[in-house]
Amino acid sequence: MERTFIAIKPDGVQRGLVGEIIRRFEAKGFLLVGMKLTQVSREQAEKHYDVHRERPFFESLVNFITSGPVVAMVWEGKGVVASARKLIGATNPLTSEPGTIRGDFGVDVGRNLIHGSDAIETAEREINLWFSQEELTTWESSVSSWLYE
Ligand code: D4T
Repeated sequence: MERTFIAIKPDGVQRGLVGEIIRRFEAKGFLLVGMKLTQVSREQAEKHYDVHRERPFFESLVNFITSGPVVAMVWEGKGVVASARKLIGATNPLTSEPGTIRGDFGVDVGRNLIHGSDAIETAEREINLWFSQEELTTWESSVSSWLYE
């Protein structure tokens, strides 16, 4: 089953949106298979944002993600990578649709609350960067037959 990496950034934690964000993924029907509250090191942040290394906002991205605790999660489900991106909304919260996490709760692109992997291969890389195998759980929800045909 497909898995994706989701991180509630320091602004989401500080603003008390952890429960609301997790609620949305649960309510959709995705399965939480890994979760931790973690203070990200500079080294890990730079690895996570490696594709943006040459972008002008790289330094502020790294400063921001390391500025406070982050809730790192792995969610599982059919089509979860693309679906999570839809739940999250467009990168800039000002243009994210209402009903999405960024659209409902954010204003500034540098405070966009949450990260979600943008492709299946990216998800694999990010899950391995943020979690060890022992930190991930394999389980089946007792309501899975009500979610999947
Ligand atoms: P993440 O990676 O955080 O899920 O965001 P997106 O996938 O939606 O967007 P992205 O990779 O293009 O950007 C990563 C991160 O950089 C911030 N950012 C982006 C920024 O501060 N200024 C900018 O101009 C852009 C494009 C926001 C998200």
